[in-house]
Amino acid sequence: ATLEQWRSRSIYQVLTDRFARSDISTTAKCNTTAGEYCGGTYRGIIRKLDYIQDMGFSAIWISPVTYNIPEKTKFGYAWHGYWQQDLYRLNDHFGSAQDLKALSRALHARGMYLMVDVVTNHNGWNGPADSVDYSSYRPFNDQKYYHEPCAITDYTNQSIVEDCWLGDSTVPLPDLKTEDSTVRKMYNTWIAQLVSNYSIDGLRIDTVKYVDQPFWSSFQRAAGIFATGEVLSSNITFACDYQNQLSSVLHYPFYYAVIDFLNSTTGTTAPLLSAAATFKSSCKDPSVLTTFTENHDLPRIASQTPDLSLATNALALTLLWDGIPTVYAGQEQHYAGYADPDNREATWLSGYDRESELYNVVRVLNRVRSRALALDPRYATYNIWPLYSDAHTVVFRKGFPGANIVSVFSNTGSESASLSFNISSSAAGWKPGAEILEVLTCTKFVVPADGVVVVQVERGMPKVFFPLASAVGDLSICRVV
Ligand code: ABC
Ligand code: CA
Repeated sequence: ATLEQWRSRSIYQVLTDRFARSDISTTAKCNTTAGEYCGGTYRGIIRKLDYIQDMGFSAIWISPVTYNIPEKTKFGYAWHGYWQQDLYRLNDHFGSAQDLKALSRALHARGMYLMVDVVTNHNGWNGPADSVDYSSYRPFNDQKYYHEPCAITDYTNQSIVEDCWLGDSTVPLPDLKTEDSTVRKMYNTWIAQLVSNYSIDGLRIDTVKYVDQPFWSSFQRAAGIFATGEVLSSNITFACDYQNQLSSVLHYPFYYAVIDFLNSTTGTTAPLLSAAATFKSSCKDPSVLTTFTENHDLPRIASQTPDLSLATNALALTLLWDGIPTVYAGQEQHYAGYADPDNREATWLSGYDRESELYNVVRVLNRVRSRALALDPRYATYNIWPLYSDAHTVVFRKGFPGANIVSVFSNTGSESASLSFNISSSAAGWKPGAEILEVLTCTKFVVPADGVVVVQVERGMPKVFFPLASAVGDLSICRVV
């Protein structure tokens, strides 16, 4: 699918091994520290698509599908898929080629998209760098395709970052000569074939900043579909530079702004205000950056704070900021794993609870966003802007009247006292007399004649306002009466 088609999507990230097993067990053990395969499969995902789609997602991102280091390493098995060895063979722990095709078909039958994680920076090896058997790799079966081993000692030196190896001395990640035209051609042939074989709609690309930029232009062209690249940096200029080659990048700068806002006792609204002011002009197209507040590399929000109000703010920011929202499996269950490998819990151990508070927050927010986009596609490219802020609370608007979402975020947490302040209805895009729905509590109010709207914040919870007249066509947004 194209960038245009992805703009209005919403993505659910699963680690294939950890989301659902073929037997859809909710009790099968999965010890995250052991580094074992836990048994998740493509068939399992197919059986649990209702859980994902009912939450309002229209795409899933799955783990890399290729054949990886088969044996156990010091860091466990390659169940996450980032240690590939044979690009033309599948990791059969996740299922067969038929199963992967069936997943793609099942998604398309529901109008959903398949995004596959791909790695082009490196392969994986179990053993010291000088023991790599290059002939065992496919198609890059000769040392001539690789950079000489060296460690990344200086992250400010881009040629070291691009040409040295990731990993460590026990599991080195042999680094491909992506600047070489033969290597490029081989990758381009591979990706075109992979996309076509499995009818893939989008790519999440690993370790993008470790590869020379010119590689990405031809890779993007060969793939022919939407691709969002992982550029792990809080620097918006650096990250968005890669949007000149790829359709999109993971919105790490947004992630860091949200964490600065939520994660510390001294957090203020300043990082969000600065994000709203600068991101829109720092990127080629901010509306297709993929926003997130958790993924498999980061500490879960709940590992930093058990506060449900802060967790709700994080999800609301993820789903309502400019960009294509991405929610990592388990975030809707308030999972609390800290860093890799603890943050890679099996989703099935939650029992796929659809009554959980955050599951319903995600469901409602995905629906209101989809509704705004359906009413007015310009919602996607409308840059979010603040219409009120104090040290701990900020109100943003996104969208033209009729398809405008006005959202209130705060970092004071669920123990905090209620507070109220005024916003102007004209800034919000509301006419006096209009009925406005708050979708998280499913309550409504009428905009007063003088245009001064009193906003009440309780227990630090976010508020999400949408014109009632625009919501009524889709009662599933929330059961308003
Ligand atoms: C395994 C073990 C770990 C062990 C490690 C050595 O080996 O599990 O316990 O510590 C895969 C697996 C991992 C595995 C690794 C290495 O491979 O999933 O379990 O770890 O074998 C992607 C994927 C990730 C994947 C790989 C490798 C890359 O999402 O799952 O890992 O294919 C770096 C990379 C980034 C990578 C991430 C995990 O590490 O850039 O691609 N993710 C700085 C650096 C970043 C760096 C980050 C974290 O630290 O600049 O490049 O990310 O190490 C901001 C700055 C940033 C800064 C951050 C912290 O602060 O702007 O620059 O990031 O303000
Ligand atoms: Ca490299």
